[in-house]
Amino acid sequence: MALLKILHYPDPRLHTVAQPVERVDDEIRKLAADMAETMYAAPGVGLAATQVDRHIQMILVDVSETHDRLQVFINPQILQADGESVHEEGCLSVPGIYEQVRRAKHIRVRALDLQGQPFELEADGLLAICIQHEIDHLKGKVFVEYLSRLKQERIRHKLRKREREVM
Ligand code: K1U
Ligand code: ZN
Repeated sequence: MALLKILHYPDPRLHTVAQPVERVDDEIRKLAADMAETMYAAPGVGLAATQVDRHIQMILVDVSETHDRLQVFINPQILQADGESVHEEGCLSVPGIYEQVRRAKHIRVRALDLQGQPFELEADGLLAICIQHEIDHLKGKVFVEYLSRLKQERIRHKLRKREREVM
């Protein structure tokens, strides 16, 4: 397995729209394993392929405290979204920034698993939030884009300054 480099906002590659996975094969399974290692090491509770500069529709989520509930969603689609919840979100591509975001409270998702088998799942709480956040990455959307233009500009400025300082 390997640790992958996570792109940081405002990298324009984070706005790439991901392509559907045509065939779930060993290459996809290897990428999923590398993404899982990267997500747990970060640490994070989710990761989208977009964030590691692979523009295919695959996301990983594990919101368990024990790190033993990894779920991989290939070509995920939200079939149903109900209710509303406002929750503080973070993002491994926007380090150190946490903001409140409004999303659906309850979702129903369809996806393929690592054997290429379709499955459906109902989610609420942090799992539902995390799945919606990761699916946004596949559409090229970063959570800060739900915030005001002024807040987005401040975050971009802060992160660019921080990147300059570590170089
Ligand atoms: O997409 C990502 O960068 C992952 C992101 C997922 C997420 C978290 C919270 C709300 C919505 C989406 C993260 O994992 S940020 C890190 C984080 O929240 C966390 C890290 C360790 C333990 C618990 C949470
Ligand atoms: Zn994110």
